[in-house]
Amino acid sequence: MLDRLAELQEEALKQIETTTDLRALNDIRVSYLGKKGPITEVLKGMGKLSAEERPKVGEVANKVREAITLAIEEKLAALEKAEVEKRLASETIDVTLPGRPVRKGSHHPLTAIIEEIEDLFIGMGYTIAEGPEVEKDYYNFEALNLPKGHPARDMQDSFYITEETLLRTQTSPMQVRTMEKHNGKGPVKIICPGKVYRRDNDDATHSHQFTQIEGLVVDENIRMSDLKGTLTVFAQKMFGADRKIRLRPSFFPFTEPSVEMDISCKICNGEGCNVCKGTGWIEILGAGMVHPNVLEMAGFDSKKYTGFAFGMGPERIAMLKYGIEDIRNFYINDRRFIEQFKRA
Ligand code: 2U9
Repeated sequence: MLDRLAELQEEALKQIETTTDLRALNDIRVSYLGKKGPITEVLKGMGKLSAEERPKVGEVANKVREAITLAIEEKLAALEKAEVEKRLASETIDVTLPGRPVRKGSHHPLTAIIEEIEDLFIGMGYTIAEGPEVEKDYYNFEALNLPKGHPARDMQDSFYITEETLLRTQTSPMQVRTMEKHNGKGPVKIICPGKVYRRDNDDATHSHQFTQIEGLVVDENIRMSDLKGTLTVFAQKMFGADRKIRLRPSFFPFTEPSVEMDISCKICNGEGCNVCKGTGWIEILGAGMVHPNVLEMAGFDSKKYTGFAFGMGPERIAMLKYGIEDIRNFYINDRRFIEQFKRA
């Protein structure tokens, strides 16, 4: 029986030694140490032994069991360690590989133009006033000398939300709101940039949503010459120091007199080309002296105070400045377009 036990130990240890995977090791454990295994069989047969032999065989059987258990545990630890090392080796990160480039975003050309115009007017002492895109009919039309039924309301077919609220068709309502806050006291010197909405069919030069920047100055003794000087500085800073401006008479319900401003064409220097359609001039913006009705409705005494206002479309400014032919380029988010305007 002792020989049989020694034989079993040797056989088991040999098998454990040569095993290379965890499942086979478990099979060995079950086959040698399990309830139906050979060691259990030996122990079961101990009843047939003499009283002297029994403790001796019992002791050896226990030692054999311990030796096999220990060998299995050691092998198990070794196999698990090998497994971890294999995984570590296969999952190593090569820190010397070049990183994936992080794509940097860029300013949208429209944002860039708006900020450029803002900076220019901030430099002349203006502050920026921003406000709601969903506006009261009163601020969008009524307070700007466009009462209900005024024919000029048709010029700006609008997106109404209720009878009294709409998507603003211009940023002027924000100027009215600012004037109201001044409680009839000047000076007011603001520009209002922002999105505006008009019911239009989109094409190369029209969009149902676009941006505007409007300016307003209200104080004592504000004159047309102040407007002209301001717009000249703007045009020359924006389009080049050698630009000339010209004012043509126009009409807006909220300004009187009203003008449209042209700058001399940069392409042909006023000679006439296809960009300026042979005129030598390019229309840039509208402006005028604030209508006394508008001043009064916003709480200013029109005998004491006068003001000038102007309005421009940053899309148009950017299109002229960069030679962009289709306004829809600003809204379709094609990176090939947008990325051309990355700042240095
Ligand atoms: C107040 C009083 C007067 C703002 C003005 C214009 C002339 C003008 C257009 C330019 C291109 C709109 O985006 S556009 O189509 N705007 O021509 N805007 S005067 O006049 C104001 C504003 C606020 C209280």
